[in-house]
Amino acid sequence: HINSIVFLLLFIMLSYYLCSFIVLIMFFSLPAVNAVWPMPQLISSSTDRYPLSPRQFIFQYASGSSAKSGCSVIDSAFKRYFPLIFVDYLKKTEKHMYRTFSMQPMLNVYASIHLSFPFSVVDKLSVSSGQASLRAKTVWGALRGNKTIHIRHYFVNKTEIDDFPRFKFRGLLLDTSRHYLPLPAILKTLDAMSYNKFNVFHWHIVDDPSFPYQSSTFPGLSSKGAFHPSTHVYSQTDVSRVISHARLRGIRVLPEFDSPGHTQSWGKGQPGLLTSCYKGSVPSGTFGPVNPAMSSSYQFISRLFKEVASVFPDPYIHLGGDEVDFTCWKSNPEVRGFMQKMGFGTDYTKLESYYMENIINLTKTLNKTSIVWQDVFDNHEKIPEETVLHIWKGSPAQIQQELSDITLAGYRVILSAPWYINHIAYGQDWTTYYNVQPLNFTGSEQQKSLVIGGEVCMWGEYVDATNLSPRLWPRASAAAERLWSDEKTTSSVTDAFPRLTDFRCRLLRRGIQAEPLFVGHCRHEYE
Ligand code: CP6
Repeated sequence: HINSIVFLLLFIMLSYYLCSFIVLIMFFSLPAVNAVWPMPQLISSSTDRYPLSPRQFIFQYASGSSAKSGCSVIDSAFKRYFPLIFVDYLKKTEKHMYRTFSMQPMLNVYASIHLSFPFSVVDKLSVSSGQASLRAKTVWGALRGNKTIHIRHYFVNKTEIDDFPRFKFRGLLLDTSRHYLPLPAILKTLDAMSYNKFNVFHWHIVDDPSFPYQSSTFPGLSSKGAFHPSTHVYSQTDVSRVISHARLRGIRVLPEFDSPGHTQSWGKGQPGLLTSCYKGSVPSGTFGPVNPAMSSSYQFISRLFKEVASVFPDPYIHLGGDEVDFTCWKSNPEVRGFMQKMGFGTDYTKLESYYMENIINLTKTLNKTSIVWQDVFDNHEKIPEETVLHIWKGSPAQIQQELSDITLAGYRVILSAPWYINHIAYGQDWTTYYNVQPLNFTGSEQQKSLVIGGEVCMWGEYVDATNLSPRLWPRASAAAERLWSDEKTTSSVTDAFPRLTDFRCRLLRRGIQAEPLFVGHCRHEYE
C-alpha cells in the first residue's frame, strides 16, 4: 500500500512538473518579440514584458500635446485601436464595458501639426512604449504610431521604436470598373491598408466595362454606363464615405479617370465623345478612344474634371493615358484631317501627346497635379515638370531603364510594374514582391530622390468582392514593408517569413480574410 501511495504521489508530482515544463516551453516559444509588420526603422525590443489589462488600458492625449480631445483623426483612432489590440476581449465581455472602467493612462500621444487631410507630408514619429508615449510631427504620424504599438496576448514588450516611412507614396489600386466592388469591400480594404501603413488608395473608378461613378454634372455617364444604374454605382454619398473612412486612417484617395483610351463605357452616356471607327468610308458602328479632334471633347473633360477636383480633396488626379490604340483614330477621316491640319504627319503619338497635354494643362487650371501612366513619357510628350509618371510595365531590366530615363528627365515617379498583385502563381510569390529594390537603377542621388514610392495594383478582370481580400493579403503586405522599412536592415525573406506569417494571423483576427503563406496554423484557432 505504502509503495503504491508513494508511486501515485511521485506520478502526480512528475506530471505536475511535466505540465509546468510544457507550460514553460509554450510560454517561451511565443513568436519573436519583433513580430511587427512593417518593420519600423529602428526598434529595440527586450524579452521583458509587462501584463496589460484591458480593464486599465486607455489611450489619452499627453498634457503637452497640441492635438487634443476633439481631434477627429486621433479620437477615432483611439476608439478603433482598443478592440484591435484586445482582439477577443470585447467579444467575451460586454461592448460598453471598456468605457466605464477606471481609467489609467497607458499611452500618451503628442502630435504637433494639424492638417485636415492626409496630404503628402513626410512624417517622423517615435514610439517608446517603455515610457508609454508617442511623439509625432503631425496627427498622421501619430495615427501610424498607434498601429506600431506592439501588444500581443495582453502583454507589452519593453520596446523602443523610432519610425518613419522610407517612401512617402505607398499606394494600392483597386479597379471598380471590371467588377463593381460594394462599399463595404472598399472600406474593409482601407482598414487592411492602414494595418499595413499604406497611405494612398488609387481608385481606378471607371474604365471600358463600366462607369460606376455617379457624376452630378453628367448623370448619364453612370445611368447608361454602369452595370446597373442604381445598385452598381458610387453615389456622391458613397464617395464621401470612402474619402472620410480613408482620411481617418491616414489614407489619401487618388481618383483615376483614365482617358483617352479605356473609355468605352463613357461613350454610352456621352454620345459624340468617342471616336467613331470607320470601315472603309462608312462608320462601322464601333467606337475608339476619346475623339481628340473635337473641341467638344475638351469641354466635356473640363466640366467632368471640375467636378472631380471638387469631390476629391487630394491635390493629385490620375489621368491614365495608357494603352491608346491608334487603329480607330487612323480609320476616322475627321481625325486624319485634324492630323494634317496640326502637322502631325502620320505620327499618332503626336496626337496622343496633344490630347494629354491639353488635359494635363486643364487639370493644372483646377489647381491639381497630374499623375499619368508611363506611356505618356514613352511617347515623348511635352508635359509639365510637376507631372508624376507611373511605371506599370516591362521586364526588370526595362523597369530599371525607365526609372533612369524618367528621373534623368527630372520627373517624379511611382513604381507599380513589379507589384501586379492580380497576377497569381503557385508558391510563395510574395517573396518576389518583397525582393523588389525600387532604387536599384543607374542614376544620381538626385534621381533616386525622385522615386516617391510605389503602388500595388489589383486589376479587376478576375477579381470581385468574393476573392479580393485573400488575393490582396498578405501578398500586398510584402510590398508594404518594402515601401515602409529600411532596405538595409529589413531585406531578408527568411527573417520576414515568420513575421509575415504572424501578421497574417493578426489580419485574420481583425476580420481580414488573408490567405495563408504556407503550411501551418494560427494560434487563435485554438486559443
Ligand atoms: N486597365 C487599364 C488595365 C491595365 C492597364 N490600364 C493593365 C494592363 C496590363 C496588365 C494589367 C492591367 N487592365 N486601364 C495598364 C496600366 Cl498585365
